[in-house]
Amino acid sequence: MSLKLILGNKNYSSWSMRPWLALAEHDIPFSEEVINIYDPASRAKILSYSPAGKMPILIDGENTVWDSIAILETFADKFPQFDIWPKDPAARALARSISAEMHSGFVPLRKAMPMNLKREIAPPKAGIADDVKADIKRICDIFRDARTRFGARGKFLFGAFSAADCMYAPVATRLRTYAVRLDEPCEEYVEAIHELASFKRWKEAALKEPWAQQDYDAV
Ligand SMILES: N[C@@H](CCC(=O)N[C@@H](CS)C(=O)NCC(=O)O)C(=O)O
Repeated sequence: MSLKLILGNKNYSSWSMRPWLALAEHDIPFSEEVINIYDPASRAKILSYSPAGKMPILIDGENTVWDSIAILETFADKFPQFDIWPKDPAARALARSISAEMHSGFVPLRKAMPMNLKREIAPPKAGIADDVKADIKRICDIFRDARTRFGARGKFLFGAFSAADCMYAPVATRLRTYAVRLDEPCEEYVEAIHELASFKRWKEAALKEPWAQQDYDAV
């Protein structure tokens, strides 16, 4: 059984980072192919893997799975030994809810503060609009709530690293990249993500990529 992830640029593709972290953090063997999202010639290649035309994409033997959440759910099914979702039903309910909330929401934050691991640490040039501030407040409330209720046994949202951390890791990078001032519990969580061995590997690869996306670099 071989797993292959098709990923967008590691510097910019926050959706791609999510399932990659789940495999890498648990040392699950997989291969990967990174496709430059911003090269028009990549379109046909992405579509040859998935009709949705978006990455990440998982090739799991005969099966193709696309969309970050669907891929994380596939890992949870395939690797029950790793507790991809927390085991405790209450923690699992919250982990799934906040992950879905991330997946379908926070559009103002995602637009105003794109993931960009190469960017210098500084506030967005245009400042932080009220709708983005509201997203940040909600995200910090999520971090505090999960950490307070379920995080006592580790540094992550539910103690041990889980799919919820995969979903929020790119947000943690944005909070740091755009120099958002955080209270102590939230800063500690952002730091825990930056200290993850798998995240460091992802970032190292991102920094070596030759591609630049001027719209994102100008933020
Ligand atoms: N909801 C999708 C979003 C995937 C997505 O938007 N991927 C972007 C890269 S971050 C992409 O593949 N864009 C390529 C394109 O639109 O041509 C998920 O969770 O996986």
